[in-house]
Amino acid sequence: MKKIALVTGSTSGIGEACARTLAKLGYNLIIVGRREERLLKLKNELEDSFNSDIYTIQLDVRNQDNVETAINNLPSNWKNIDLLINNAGLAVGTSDIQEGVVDDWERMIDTNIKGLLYISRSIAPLMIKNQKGHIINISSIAGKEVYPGGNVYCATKHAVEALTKGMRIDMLKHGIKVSSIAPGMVETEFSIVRYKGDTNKADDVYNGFEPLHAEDIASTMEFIVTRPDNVNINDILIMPTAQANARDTKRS
Ligand code: NDP
Ligand code: 8X3
Repeated sequence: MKKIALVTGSTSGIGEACARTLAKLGYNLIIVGRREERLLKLKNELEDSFNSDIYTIQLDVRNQDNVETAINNLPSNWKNIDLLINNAGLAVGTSDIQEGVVDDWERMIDTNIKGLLYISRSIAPLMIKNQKGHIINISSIAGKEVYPGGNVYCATKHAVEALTKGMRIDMLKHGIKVSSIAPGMVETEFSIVRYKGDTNKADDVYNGFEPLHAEDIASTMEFIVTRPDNVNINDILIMPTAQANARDTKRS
C-alpha cells in the first residue's frame, strides 16, 4: 500500500518541490495551501506524471477550527498519514522593532508557530493511533541565528526549533520520528512575500550569487525520509555555498 504524506504550503517553493519529490517516491499526497487554483494545477500535474492519488485541502493554517474540521473530515483511507511536512510559513517585512508593523508580526506568529501547532495537533493523534509516522518541520537559518531586520521572523523560527525538540520528546514513546530542515537562502516566492510584492527588492536578495533552489530542500527531505526505520535525522542545516551564516554572503 502506498504511503501518505501531507505537505502544508504546497502551492509554491519548497512545499511544491517536496510534493513533487514525494509523488516521484511513490507517496499519495494531501496538498495544503490557500490558493486553490495552484492546488488543482499541482494535483493534475502530479496525477498525470506519477501514479499518485492527490487530495487537495484549501486551507489557511492560521484558522484552528478549519484545520481541525479539514483533518477530521478526511476520508478514512486518507487518515493514515505517514509523513507530515510542516512547511507553510512566511516572513513579512524587515522593520526594526520600534517601527514594526503589528499586522506583519501577527501574520508570522500565527502562520509559522500557531499554524504549525494546529496542524501538528490534528495529525499527531492519527500517527499515534498507528504508532508510526514522521514529522518534518521546515525551520531556517533564522531559527539558529538572528540578523538585522529579522527580529520577529527569527523568533518564530527559533520557536520552530524548540517545538521540533519538544515534539521529538513527546513522539518518542510512539515511535514517531521528528526532524527539522533549516535552510539558508532559497529562491522561491519567499522574498516577494517578505517585501510585499516588490519584485525588485526581492530580486536583490539573490543578486550576485547562486542561492539554494527549492529542489535542494526537497532532495534533503528525500534523504531524511529514505533512511531506515532505526535512523532519524534530527536536524539538517543547509546553506548555499556562497552563504556562510545568516549575515555573510559572497556576491560577485
Ligand atoms: P513560498 O512563499 O514560495 O511558499 C510559502 C508557502 O506557504 C506557500 O505555498 C503558501 O501557500 C504557504 N502559506 C503561507 N501562509 C499560509 C497560510 N496561512 N496557510 C496555508 N499556507 C500558507 O516560500 P518558501 O517555499 O521559501 O517557504 C516555505 C517555508 O520555508 C517557510 O516556512 C519558510 O519560512 C521556510 N524557509 C524559507 C527559506 C527561503 O529562503 N525561501 C529559507 C528557510 C526557510 P498559499 O499562499 O497558497 O497559502
Ligand atoms: C529564510 C532565509 O536568510 O531570510 O528563512 O532568514 S533568511
